[in-house]
Parts: sequence; C-alpha cells; structure tokens
Amino acid sequence: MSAAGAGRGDDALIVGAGFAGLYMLHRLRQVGIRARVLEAGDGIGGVWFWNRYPGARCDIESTQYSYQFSPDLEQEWCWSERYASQAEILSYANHVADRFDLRRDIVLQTRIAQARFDERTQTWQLRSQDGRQFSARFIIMATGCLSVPTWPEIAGLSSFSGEVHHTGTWPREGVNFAGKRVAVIGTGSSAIQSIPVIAREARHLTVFQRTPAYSVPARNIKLPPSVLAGIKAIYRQLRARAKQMPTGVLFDSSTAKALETPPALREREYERRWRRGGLTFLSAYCDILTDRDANKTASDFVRAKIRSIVKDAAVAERLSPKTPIGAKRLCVDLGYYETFNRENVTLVDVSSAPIERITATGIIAQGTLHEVDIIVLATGFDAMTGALLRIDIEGRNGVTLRRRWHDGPRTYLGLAVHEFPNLFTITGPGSPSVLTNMLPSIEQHVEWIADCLAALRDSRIGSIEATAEAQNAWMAHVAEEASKTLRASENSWYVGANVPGKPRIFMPYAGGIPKYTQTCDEVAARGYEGFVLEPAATATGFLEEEPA
Ligand code: N01
Repeated sequence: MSAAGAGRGDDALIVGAGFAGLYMLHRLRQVGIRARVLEAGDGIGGVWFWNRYPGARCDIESTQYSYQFSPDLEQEWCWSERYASQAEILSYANHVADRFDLRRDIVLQTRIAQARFDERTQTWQLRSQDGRQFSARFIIMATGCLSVPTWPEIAGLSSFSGEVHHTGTWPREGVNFAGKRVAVIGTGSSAIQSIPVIAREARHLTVFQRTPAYSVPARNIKLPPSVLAGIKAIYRQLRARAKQMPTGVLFDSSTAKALETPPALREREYERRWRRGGLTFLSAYCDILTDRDANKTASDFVRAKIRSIVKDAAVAERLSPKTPIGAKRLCVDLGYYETFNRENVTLVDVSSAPIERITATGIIAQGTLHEVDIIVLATGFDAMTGALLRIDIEGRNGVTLRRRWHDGPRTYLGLAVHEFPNLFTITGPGSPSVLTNMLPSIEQHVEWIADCLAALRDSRIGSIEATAEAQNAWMAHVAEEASKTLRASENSWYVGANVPGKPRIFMPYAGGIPKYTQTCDEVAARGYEGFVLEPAATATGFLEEEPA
C-alpha cells in the first residue's frame, strides 16, 4: 500500500480540494479532528483548477467571492479586478493552502472511485481509481456542484482530426487559436466568456447555438486601491449584511415590484443596472423571478439591448432568448453580443435541427459542413449530482447512492443522506449552493459540519444518520420553495435537463441563505433533530487508533 494510502488514522476524509475541501480541512484541524483531503487533480482549486478556458472569471465580485472566515486573510489579500480572473482565483486558493499550511494533509492525484460503509467497524472504506485504500469514520464530499463536464452525444465526434477541448477540462498549457478556424458548441456562461477572447485570436470562429442565453455586461474594471481600502475598512459589516441576502451577495436588491412601477421609471432602473453591470440586474425588482409578466419587462429590455448592439438584425433575432430571464443562470460578459459584429464570427442556429455529425474536418449542421481546426465544447456539466454519483457509494445494507437517487437526489438539508451514516455533502442537492454566492454557502456548511463532528466527539457518539422522515420532510420543503420560482419550470442544468435521461427535479434549495442557515442552526441546537445518533462502539469513541 502506498504511503499516500492508509497508514495513519484519520477521523475524517474529505473528497475534493476546491474551496470547500480546503476550508473543511482547516476548520476540522481547528476543532481537533484529524483529517485529510483526497483530490483527483495534481493541484488544488477545484473548478478553478480545471476551468482554465480563455476568458474564465468569476461573475460574482471578487471582494464577495472570497473566504470570510479569517479577517486577517481578508485584509491581506488584494484583489486586482472587480471580477477576478481564473488565474487570480487559483493563485488565491494556493495562497490560502500555504498560509494555513494545508498541503501536508492534501493527497493529490487521488481520484476516489468507491466509498463503502463498513457496518462492523462503523467506518467508511474508500478506494482510489488506482487501487489505494483509505479509511475513516466520517467522509465529507467536497466534490463540487459543477465539476463533471458533459460531452455532447454528437455522432462522429471521435473521428475529428483536429483538437477538441472541453471548457471544464482545459489544457494547462493553453490552446493556440492564432490562424485557426475554431468552433464553439454551446452558448452558456463558459461559452459567453470564452467567445469574445477566441474571436480576437482565431482566424474564424463559428458558434453553434442551440438555445440563446441572456447576458448582461460585467463592466469589469481594475479595482482602484482606494475602493479596495474602502471595502476593507468595513469588510465585516459588508459580510454580515451579505449573509442576510437570499443569495449571500450584497446586491442592491429592491423590494419594489416591476408591474407596480411606471414603465418609464422601470426602464430607467433597468438602464441604470445595465450600465452598472453584473448579476444585480435581476435584483431590480423582487418579482422578476416569480412572475412571468414582471419577468417579461426585464427580458424585453435585454432583447432590445441585443437588437441595439448586434448590427445584423437576423443575427440579433437568433441571439435573443424567448424564455424568462434568469430561469437559466444569467450570464455576465465582456463584449459577448458585440463579438457577433466581427467579420470573422458566424452564428449557426441548431435549435430546430441538432448538429448532424462531426467529420474528420468539421461540423455538419443543416446540411452544411463547417470546416474547422479546433472544436471547443462549452457544453456544461452534470450538475450537483454528477460528482457524487460517479463514485460508487455504498451505505448501510449494501444500498448504493446510485440506486437511491435513481429518480433524483434526496437529502436532508443538502448535507446528509438517509442510509448513508457519517457521510456529509458540502453544498449538496437540496441546499442553496448554486443559487447563491458559493463561498459563504460553503463556509456555512463547513462550519456546521465541523461543529457537528466536534459535538459528536465530545459526547462519544460514533454515528449520525439522517432519518427517512426528516429527509422526506426536507425534500417536500425543497419542492415547495422550488414551485415559487420560474427557474423550476424551465429547462436548465438546475433541473438536470441538459443531461439525457437525468431525472427532472429542481435540485438546489430556493428558500435563500438566511432561512436555510436558521434551519440548520435550529437542527443543531435541538441536538441534531432529524438525525439518529448512536454511541461509539470503541473505548476511544471517536478517534481512530493509530495503526500499529
Ligand atoms: O454550461 P451550460 P456552462 N449541441 O450548461 C449547449 C457556472 N459557470 O459551462 O441550453 C449544441 O450553461 C447548451 O445548449 P442548451 C454557471 O453557474 C460560472 O456554460 O442545453 N449545444 C448550452 O448552451 C453556469 O451556469 C462561471 O440547449 C449543446 C451550453 O451547451 C454553469 O457553470 C463561468 C449541446 C451549455 O451551457 C454552467 O455553464 C462559467 C449539443 N449537443 C460557468 N449540448 C462564473 O462566472 C449542450 N449544448 C463563475
């Protein structure tokens, strides 16, 4: 057995070294629980390690998309732009790993393939793809919500003789587009960020669009030192206020209703937000995501913007979404619509007839062969459940997670699963996660889990398992909250519509961070209500014995 495998006693194993796994390790150390992180990649950073495509950056402002657990870290780190690039976020993750001395407990190049709960020892037994074994009483899945790329099922893809790259697994050395004919398949966030950059480098870019997406300008800027200093001076207050927002982002959120606002005033407000840039556009009115007529006022505004930017009226029409704005994740761009005014960019609409096939030299759509040298798949992810289900997870009595989630994910609080004791998910399905700023959502989960494990240790509890009743009640509540938002009725990765055969269920919790956090805190305060706790069988109770 390799030195990186068994051979030390871990109380907990954390799968994934993205922002969730890094902070989980730090927090467990703080409460005196021995843990290690097992990471598939040869570096840390999770999605920010893998998504190196041109133009990749966060669409939440850098000063908000960052850890808040350490006021010192918050003061030391200087974000250079309003929206941080992938490279800057990755260097921040690496800085955090060094600053908190995390690397000595991170095992890289370790893709976990199997996790099995051993009833006899009440431990989880993990096996990596290359056969190494790990064992601990608890496992914490920090595997990410958007970390399993989906490759489209297009005939002939493997016969293409040029380069094919997925935005979610971009080569570390980059891709040289100079002088090349490039195809981008997909028009979601990843495509919308990469298309303007690729278009500037490539000889020709052909974009294959199945469904147009709404995008608002980012208005990214270099952060002036005075602005950053102003934020840092009141960082704690800003963070506290952000936690009161359903999304965990300190947006300029209005409580006014779009339909109760005079049209001229409403247009001015949309224009103000369009000029300001960013996702705050959707916070102009409180009914945009719940009322179709209200939503139409916002989507009409953006469609008019598209018509005003894109010079070719037919192209503008093809780029204009017909669905409610925000039902799919709103995109934020740096010159996306403007890119279609370039001579070297072609938009191919594959909404009525899918791409027919890919040949050695290009892509056939509507009977026309588009010859290209490089294909970029910006085709998205098997969201929320993909990373958990690709591991063969077996709980009590040989029950597998794949079997239990055959009709869609079922969790208690998005944190735990009935029949899978001592397993926790960070930002799992049924938690606010992807509808929010991921960083504060991750921190809330990590802190809850660490407090829970410390409490179990202190009271010599060996196992914790969500009850079926608590899980059923939580899933009913998740569905009830989902029914209030337009997001649940449209096709998107939120409901699994982008993966053929995936059961349709609105996976995240739409009730917002404050309500969710309060529920989690109450569950803990009531002695982990909705969980069954069982005393530890061994004398030491919680900690694994060091192997002889
Ligand atoms: O993926 P997507 P993404 N033929 O699923 C199309 C986060 N993110 O990687 O809509 C043709 O949104 C598909 O078409 P359709 C963010 O949360 C964040 O862009 O299914 N087209 C769609 O246009 C985001 O929402 C940042 O009809 C095909 C596209 O591919 C999430 O990640 C940056 C096809 C996939 O869009 C996912 O974004 C980037 C086919 N066979 C991403 N198959 C930040 O800024 C699929 N498509 C933080």
